[in-house]
Amino acid sequence: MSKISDVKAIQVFDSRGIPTVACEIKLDNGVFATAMVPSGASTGSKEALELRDNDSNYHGKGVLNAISNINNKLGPLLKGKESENQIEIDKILVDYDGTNDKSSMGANATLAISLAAAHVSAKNKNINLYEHFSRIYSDITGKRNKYSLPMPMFNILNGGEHADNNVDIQEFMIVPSGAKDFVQVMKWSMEIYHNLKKILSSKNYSTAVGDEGGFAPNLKSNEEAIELIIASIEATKLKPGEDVNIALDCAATEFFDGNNYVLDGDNQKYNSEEFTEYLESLITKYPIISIEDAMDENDTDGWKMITKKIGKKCQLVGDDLFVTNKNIFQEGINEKLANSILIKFNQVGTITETIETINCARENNYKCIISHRSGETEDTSISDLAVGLGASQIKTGAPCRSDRIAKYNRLLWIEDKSNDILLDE
Ligand code: 2PG
Ligand code: MG
Repeated sequence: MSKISDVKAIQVFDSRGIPTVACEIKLDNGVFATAMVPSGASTGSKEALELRDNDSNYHGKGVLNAISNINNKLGPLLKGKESENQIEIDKILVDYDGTNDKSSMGANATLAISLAAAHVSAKNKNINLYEHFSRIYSDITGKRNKYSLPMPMFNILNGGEHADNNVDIQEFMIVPSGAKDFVQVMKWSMEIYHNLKKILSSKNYSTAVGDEGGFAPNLKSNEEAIELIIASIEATKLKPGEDVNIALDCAATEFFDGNNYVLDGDNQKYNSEEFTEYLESLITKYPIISIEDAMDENDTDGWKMITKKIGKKCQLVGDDLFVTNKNIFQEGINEKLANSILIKFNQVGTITETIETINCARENNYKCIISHRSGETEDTSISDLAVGLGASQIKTGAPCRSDRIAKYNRLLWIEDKSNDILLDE
């Protein structure tokens, strides 16, 4: 095993042109590797804190304080430690920070180090990052798991906080459930995406894209987005509901006014019961197999209601609801909220805590969807996390824009090189 000799961070930029943290860790044998952290726009209020400088530079979005925390405080504590011992490294980060939400050091500081330690360890052992993640999973849980390629949800039409259009629902995703392998997953999604572009053009709708690479036109209603996607699947000569299904991320916290779910694009507002009925009518009419953040993160009664009503026939995913935090998630499990969890490293701030949450999901029969953030970089760690832990699903945007495509390209390489790693679901 090799010891950490240097930890260094610099400020880089994400896909929205906003500063973020990059960290490089070097070992005493000269091996080094870097990692970068992503950033959300429609964040859950209980996420770990992303430390921003809030001064007059970079519109207040600089991360130089987080970087200084790495270079001057956290990094020096790790010198001489074995980089492979992820649990120990993450514990040092968590203990030094000393808060529940990483608000002293910043989750962007702790995650950059945590990820860079995993990258350099995999490189040092000359193994894939997914293999290393799988070993960390075994160290944490005492269990082994099978590698698999995750089924993606491609966000091909963007609304909500991720676009400047009038669509309220944040993400309209296609799930190529019937594809036989990852090459076919990419072929179908790319063809559907470009057919959607043609259909939008033919209607004189905008084909400009939102933050996650999906198109972001103004539409007559939220439902029209689904109709357009169905048409683009059919134009690809694929069968909606058989070859390709649909998933939504409502990100409902963003349009909940405290009493009602306000869909400006539809000129409608619904209370929790009515919104549940609205979503139930959508899953009855269209092949929608998954809905994320169907309710506001604090609307516990609404969550209970929708889980009871449609939780048997539809995947209901908690993102802002659970924020990848094991304790918050456990409370939700006890209350029987949702049936799946979205997993984002930076909502909690270390690899160890992320894996503990995934393990908690497994123990309670909740599905895991590994996820990007709307502000991303070329870092592809989430692809390896999905494969290494055998998570059945991933969402990482449209099949468009390098910040999204980098993750899918990584999965294509993994499939190509490892004949025994098969597509899940
Ligand atoms: C979400 C994510 C990623 P953000 O809500 O699921 O798609 O968006 O990173 O803006 O929170
Ligand atoms: Mg979400």
